[in-house]
Amino acid sequence: MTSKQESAVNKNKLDHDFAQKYKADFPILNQQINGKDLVYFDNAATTQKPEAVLEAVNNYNRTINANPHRGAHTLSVRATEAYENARAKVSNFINAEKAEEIIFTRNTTESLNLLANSLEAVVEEGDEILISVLEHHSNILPWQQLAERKNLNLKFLYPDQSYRIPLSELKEKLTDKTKILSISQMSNVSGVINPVKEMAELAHQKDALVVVDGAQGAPHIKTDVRDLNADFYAFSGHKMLAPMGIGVLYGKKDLLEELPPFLKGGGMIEYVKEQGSTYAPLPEKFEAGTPNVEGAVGLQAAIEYLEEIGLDKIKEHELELTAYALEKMKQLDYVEIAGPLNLENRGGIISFNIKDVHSHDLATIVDSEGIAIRSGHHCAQPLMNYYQINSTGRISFYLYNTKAEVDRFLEALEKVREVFGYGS
Ligand code: C6P
Repeated sequence: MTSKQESAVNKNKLDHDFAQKYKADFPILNQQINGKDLVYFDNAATTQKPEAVLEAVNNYNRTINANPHRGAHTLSVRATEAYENARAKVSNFINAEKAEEIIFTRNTTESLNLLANSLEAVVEEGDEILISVLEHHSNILPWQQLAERKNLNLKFLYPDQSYRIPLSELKEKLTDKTKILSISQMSNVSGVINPVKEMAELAHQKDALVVVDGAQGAPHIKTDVRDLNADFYAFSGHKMLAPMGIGVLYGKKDLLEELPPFLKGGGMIEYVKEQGSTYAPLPEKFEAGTPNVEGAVGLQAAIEYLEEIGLDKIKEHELELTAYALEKMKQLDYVEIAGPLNLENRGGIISFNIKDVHSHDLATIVDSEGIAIRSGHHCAQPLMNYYQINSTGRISFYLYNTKAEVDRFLEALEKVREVFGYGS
């Protein structure tokens, strides 16, 4: 064996060992779907939970469950501690300056809606909001609505043919009227990672507020909100091994203090009189109603699990899988990839089409082989319109996926062709 062949074998072994080691922690992955070992390639939609997360949530419910911040009894005090420990963990995970800069929400969607509602207080008619055509609907609709309510101009950034938004595009679109730039850290369709730090710097030169949709970023990219200098950063627990129903809105303390709350009710007040009320300090001001403590506990356990492995290592593994899959898919003349073909500023998401096959048919046939992929418009219709594609199939990787699974997927693509009578 030549040394090149040897190092290729070692790399394959590393990939196999890495994923196999962690896959064993995820009970759901150890099952057959349609008579075949499950391959889970829908991680951009939601991820699976390791034993450590299942156990933490179970343990919380078995031994602590109570309403936090509302009781003097021991369980309530313990629930408060569990909830606030989780907040501290999240704060540390994204390197926020203070734990009260972390607002727990249900998900990225709620975080962005909260923000778009509260920011109503700082915009005026004629101001501009800048987003990109690549955004998920959750980072479009709240701004559309704000623009309608306050007579603002909603402007769009457009990518080039490589699916990337050039900084020159941002420079051109920013004006003295731009009040908000809201941009995703990583596209859920093309897998492109935006240069959010550079974008934030340019937007701040115009005194605009910078909102980063980290739904696809936080789970895969080591994120430091202070280094990014994002004013606000939103993400979802369920895309990073935690339960559904727990999300985060980070905001710089002075900005959050200035903004009015979105939801009102129990848990967020200082004094309530018959006419008029005052609000609790951060973070409670933005957390009306009984919170999702078990979700927060699960998120803490998920972060601990990810940190133990290291996000950098996970990203490296995902990129290795992406390079492998892209290389093979590029060789198939019936596959059209909707995203960059190289690894530059890219994560482990590949959207694609099989010529003359609708993505839902594709996903159904692949599912019959035990492989879960997503299909459709991925809640990014403006992107689909811009590139004039109807829908795509999408595979998205996480730490537990392997090259052997990519091979199974490639074989399944052949089957799709056969079912439609195109042959190989
Ligand atoms: N994208 C996907 O399959 P929620 O649903 O609130 O947890 O996340 C919304 C969201 C916001 N921004 C981006 C970039 C996203 O990818 C998502 C969720 C999933 O692509 C579900 S549509």
